[in-house]
Amino acid sequence: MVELYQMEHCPYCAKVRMAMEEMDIDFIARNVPKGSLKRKFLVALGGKEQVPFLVDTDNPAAPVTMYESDDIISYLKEKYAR
Ligand SMILES: N[C@@H](CCC(=O)N[C@@H](CS)C(=O)NCC(=O)O)C(=O)O
Repeated sequence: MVELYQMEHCPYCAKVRMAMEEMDIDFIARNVPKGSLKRKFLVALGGKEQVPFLVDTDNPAAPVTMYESDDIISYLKEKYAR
């Protein structure tokens, strides 16, 4: 499953969401508003407060995590685009 740590108003997150819609990829949106406890979880997972942040648990033994919208879209295209 693809999880996207994101904020609705973030243009980089919107770019990733639109790309996933175009690629017909289902995903879970993890909203991480500034100041929320979930932000701390994001930092624990990835090391930074930055969004978008992707977690792909398709292979649960080796989850893929990634910042940077362009890198995320390239990864998703390579792995999931049909
Ligand atoms: N180069 C990054 C930029 C991402 C970015 O600047 N995200 C902003 C939100 S739009 C952010 O996370 N800022 C830090 C914060 O909100 O704490 C990308 O393309 O993903």
